[in-house]
Amino acid sequence: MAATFLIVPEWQGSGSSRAMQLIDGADAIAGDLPAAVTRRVEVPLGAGESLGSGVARLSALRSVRDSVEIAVAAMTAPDARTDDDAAEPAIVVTIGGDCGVELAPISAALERAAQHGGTLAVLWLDAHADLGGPSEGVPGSFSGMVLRTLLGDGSELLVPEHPLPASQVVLAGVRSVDDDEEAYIAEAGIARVDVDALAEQGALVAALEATGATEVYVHVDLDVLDPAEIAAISFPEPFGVSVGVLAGAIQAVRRRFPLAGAGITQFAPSSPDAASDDLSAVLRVISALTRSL
Ligand SMILES: [Mn+2]
Repeated sequence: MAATFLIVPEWQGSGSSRAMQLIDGADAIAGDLPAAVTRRVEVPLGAGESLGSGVARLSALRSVRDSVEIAVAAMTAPDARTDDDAAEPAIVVTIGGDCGVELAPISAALERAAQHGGTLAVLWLDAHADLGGPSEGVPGSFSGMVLRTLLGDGSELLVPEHPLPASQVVLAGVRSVDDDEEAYIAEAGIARVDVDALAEQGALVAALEATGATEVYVHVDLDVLDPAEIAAISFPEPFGVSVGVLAGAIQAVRRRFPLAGAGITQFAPSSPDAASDDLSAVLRVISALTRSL
């Protein structure tokens, strides 16, 4: 499998007061990727406006979504491949930035699967379900709404033309879910694999098989990891997975399903030293996604 990388240093979806550390995080990861297969999307310098939507900085998020859509289309076009990897599918690994960078890549993967008669499942590896809705008062941060928006429920400027069916989503490692999200998960019947079950890869693969998937998009918010494994995240939640368990789970999924694409989000180091402390964990996850099986 030939992997290409798309760097998207979007911070406008984060609710952290230190959201701009996501730019440093994206740059730190990019510095360790092969330049020849790495592209970068420019993100607006400004915060953007909510435009009365209940989504903070909506205008900037929409602009980045559109730029990422164009980049992913170029990177997955048949003529984007060189002769020597023509036999292998090229996948795009999108590197955030906040979780909002996943909007266009997941929609594109859904469309590509539909075009060849396949069924995409999205594996959402995250401490949070990201199933919140737009706020009625002060606009909320989009990173908590990304998955619900992909399912077709959110700001009309961000919901995809073809929403992802809830039956094609598996939440994994999620452990910080509010009451509204719990109700949404129950109502939509979204599958869920908890932290302990991730260590037994069979449960995860079975949950993905139950969606009818023929291929899988893997979303990794780095906060799925235990805070003892990685410090450079904005909203740490205790009792997460180890890097070894996460890498093993990703590889088990790849042994069973073709990978349709992947995203790695929310790397937010506070300094260059903090970035280098945690980069080996990030690179192990990238390696689990991309190295030959
Ligand atoms: Mn998260």
